[in-house]
Amino acid sequence: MKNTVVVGTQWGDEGKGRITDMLAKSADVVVRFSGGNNAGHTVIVGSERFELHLIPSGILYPEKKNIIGNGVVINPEALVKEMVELEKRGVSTDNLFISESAQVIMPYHLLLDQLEEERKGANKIGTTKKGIGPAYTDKVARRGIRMADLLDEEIFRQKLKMNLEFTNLLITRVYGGDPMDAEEIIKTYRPYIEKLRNHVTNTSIIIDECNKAGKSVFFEGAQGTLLDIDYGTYPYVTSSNPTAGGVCTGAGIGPVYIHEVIGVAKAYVTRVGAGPFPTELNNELGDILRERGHEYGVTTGRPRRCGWFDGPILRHAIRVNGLTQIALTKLDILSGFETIKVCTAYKYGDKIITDFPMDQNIIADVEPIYEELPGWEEDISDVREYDQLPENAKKYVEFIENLGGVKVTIIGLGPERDQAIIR
Ligand code: 2SA
Ligand code: GDP
Ligand code: MG
Repeated sequence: MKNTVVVGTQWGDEGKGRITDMLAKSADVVVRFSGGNNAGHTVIVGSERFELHLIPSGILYPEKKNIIGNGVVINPEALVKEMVELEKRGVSTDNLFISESAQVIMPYHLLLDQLEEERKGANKIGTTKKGIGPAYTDKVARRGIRMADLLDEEIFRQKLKMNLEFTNLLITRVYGGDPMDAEEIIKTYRPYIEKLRNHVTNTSIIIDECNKAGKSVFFEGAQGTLLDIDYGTYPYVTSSNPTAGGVCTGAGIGPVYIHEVIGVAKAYVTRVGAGPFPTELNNELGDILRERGHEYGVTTGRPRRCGWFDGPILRHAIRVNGLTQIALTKLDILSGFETIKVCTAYKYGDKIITDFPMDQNIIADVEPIYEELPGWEEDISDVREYDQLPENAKKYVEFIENLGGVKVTIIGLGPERDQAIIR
């Protein structure tokens, strides 16, 4: 029995949903531990395409338990919508369990997200505007509302009114917006609460019981290492810990229960939203990667910025997550390039830096040092054995392994369940 964590090693959208779907086959429970419906995880099963935001990618296997842990922030409207859409497509949500301690995203969080981005103007983060940052702010400020609070309308009303005493001052006095009304919010949320009520429970106990019964638990990361509030490109980050450390606090388990940590790395790098991106290609090559890789946001449809693979980022992700394996996705997208560049280190003034710097003033000014590797012409999307990959594709994979000394155990060669090599 092995409990496994999957995390993104870059700025999100590495293909975590797809890798989770592949690996969830051998797990009994799939758990989301951070983020909210800012995430967009695409899973393709046969001719069907699923875009999941809050619900773990394990929901597509009817017999598995799926858990939304306490580290997640939940927009009840978005969650109900996602459940209903899945149910309409014949996917049961009976096995969905929601932590009673998870924080709730309120309509004022969405408003504040938008108002704060407008206030920042040119310095905006480029958030998904789903209210994620303001919801985590309320959690840490100890005025948040948890899923359990929704279940008793009087408690919900009391907590909401207390919160609004502060939040309405913020909305009206700081941002010049219109105040929100508690009764309106309760009325809007009432039907969502009824739909979710029976799913809300102590999910840490479910995970513990599964551990004791020798079952395997799979933790599905959202966003990515460089969007982590502590280890990302702060302040251009999300407001949670999507790194492996977030699993313990976001799911309610101890670190000894984690046996494998798989880092999902795209064969090139993408980013949505603002912030530094050392290997970004602001040219035709970047456009080619975006079009071939269909690099558009799953949640917002925003075009993703694209660039070459970045070694210092991989080494950073290996260290802060304790990666034991790498899943390299979208290698198929690199077919047809005459040469492919990989950044091995950065130049900063007259210094060479091999570790990703945490000082934002440095990141903004580094210059990537590239190794140029020979490309391959062949379409590799139907290859299923490592030995059958073109020599140069194998060299590319091995070059990435050597950057940080962690083995690439899975290679993605297309978006579908079986389009991969497992080594
Ligand atoms: P937020 O909304 O407060 O979490 O935004 C803060 C930063 O985090 C980035 N972020 C993401 N980056 C990549 N993918 C994400 N999910 C969607 C997807 C994004 C989309 O899977 O495609 O549809 O646009 C995601 N969620 C948050 C965000 O861009 C900010 O830089
Ligand atoms: P996530 O947020 O990390 O789950 O990733 P997204 O779903 O936002 O973006 C990844 C995109 O790449 C999705 O459209 C996937 O279907 C697709 N994808 C995943 N793995 C591969 C792969 O190996 N090859 C190709 N061509 N597409 C892939
Ligand atoms: Mg995504």
